Amino acid sequence: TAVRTTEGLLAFPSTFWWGAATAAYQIEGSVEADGRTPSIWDTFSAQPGRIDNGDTGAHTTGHYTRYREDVGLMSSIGLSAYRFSIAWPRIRPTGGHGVNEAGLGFYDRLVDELLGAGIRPVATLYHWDLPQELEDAGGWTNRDTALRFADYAAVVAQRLGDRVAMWNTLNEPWCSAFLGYGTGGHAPGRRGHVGALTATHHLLLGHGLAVAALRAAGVTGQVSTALNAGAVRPLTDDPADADAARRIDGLLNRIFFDPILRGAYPADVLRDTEQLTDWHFVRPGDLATISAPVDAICVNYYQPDLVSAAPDGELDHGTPYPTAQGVRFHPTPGPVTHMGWSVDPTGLRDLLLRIRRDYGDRPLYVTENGAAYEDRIGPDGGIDDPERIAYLRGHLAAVHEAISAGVDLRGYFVWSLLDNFEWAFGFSRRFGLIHVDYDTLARTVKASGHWYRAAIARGAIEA
Ligand code: GBH
Repeated sequence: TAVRTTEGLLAFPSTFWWGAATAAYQIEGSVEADGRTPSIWDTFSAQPGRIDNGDTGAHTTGHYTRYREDVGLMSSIGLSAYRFSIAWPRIRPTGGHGVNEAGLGFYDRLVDELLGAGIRPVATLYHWDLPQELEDAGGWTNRDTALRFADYAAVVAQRLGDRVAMWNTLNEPWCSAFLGYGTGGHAPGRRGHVGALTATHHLLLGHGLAVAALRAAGVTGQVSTALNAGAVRPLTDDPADADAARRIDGLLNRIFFDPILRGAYPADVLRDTEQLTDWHFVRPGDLATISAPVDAICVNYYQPDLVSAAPDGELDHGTPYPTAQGVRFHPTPGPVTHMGWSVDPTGLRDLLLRIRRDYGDRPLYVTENGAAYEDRIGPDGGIDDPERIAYLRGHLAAVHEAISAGVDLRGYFVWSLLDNFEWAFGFSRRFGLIHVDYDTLARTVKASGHWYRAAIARGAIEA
């Protein structure tokens, strides 16, 4: 269990997974190697104005050719688990048909390298890199994409199912749907509230079908999915602010948790969105598919949301939230990261307690948590990133608090192992425990990486 020791340390269970996470398009590079075909992020990054400084993931950290060195670094930090994603366009070059052996081979070698180093492989099947060919046929607004996703899941499960410790079907379907098809800030860059809701349902359907495919293949690891869940808080106790928080919570959290864990969409979300759509894309049987039992729930947490009801008539045309007209987002008082995101570990604690309260006592993992800061290389070649250490320590203390309160929280993954391609922000934001020099591709473990190594070694953090 989680205890506070007499030395003033917060000790974690000995079985705790101390992890770090990455995603294929953000670290691999080698986008044309071994038969990989374009994904929506290759296409999107090539469009002027989409990504800061015109950056793309074409080369990024070069992990595809340097994975052995990177596993060596993980091992020097002492990680007990590593979460990576598999690039769909490396496996199924044509989206649905045909298996690309060379692409599968890369992940096969990576998994063996991890196991050889005593690190549990945690594989995400979809971290946003949809094959462009499937987008050309409608992407996640086309129901067929969910079926293709299950075919792809089956192929990967066949090959890696005996060695992966945990599977995440999707990473943050909220982002795929509401940023990819809603605001257009992420690939494929399409806009519209109905498209975002349609994509949400097809992503959930893809999740459910993929769970069935993984089970049918007899995978030995846990089956789960990773949601960018959050604590949504009203600015005041005014009922109008509470209603604003309810609407955002519905579209951020419950629209995913409820179908997966309860087999139904939240009634208030359906009601709130009825002016936009009658949800005709939900077919009989879909919710039974989507609610196939999972072994754990994984959450990615960065900051809480603080919202209020805006004065009448104030419209936010850029909002990802279809029913958020009249909702205003506020920064939480206090420090922010280089992303401008609030540093508030109480949001993580509250989220974990809330999941148990509303969805029952089940195994949970924090599959992403971390912060961007403007790291500078010091005169001795070292990188001091005290803010990142404070962020990680504070959030691990929140995790400890949740475990102490009885939450069955089994592991924590820092976002990210390496500095990498931060989506629309390109290389202008650094989240790594390990610094990457994008000219030489040299890796340097930051002070935070050394701090994490010490925490893992003693299984505890400072109180
Ligand atoms: C995660 O997403 C990703 O999984 C990872 O790939 C990424 O590198 C990492 O975090 C750091 O960004 O309402 O339009 O202002 C980030 C989760 C959820 C953060 C939505 C920004 C607000 C978007 N994101 N959130 S918006």
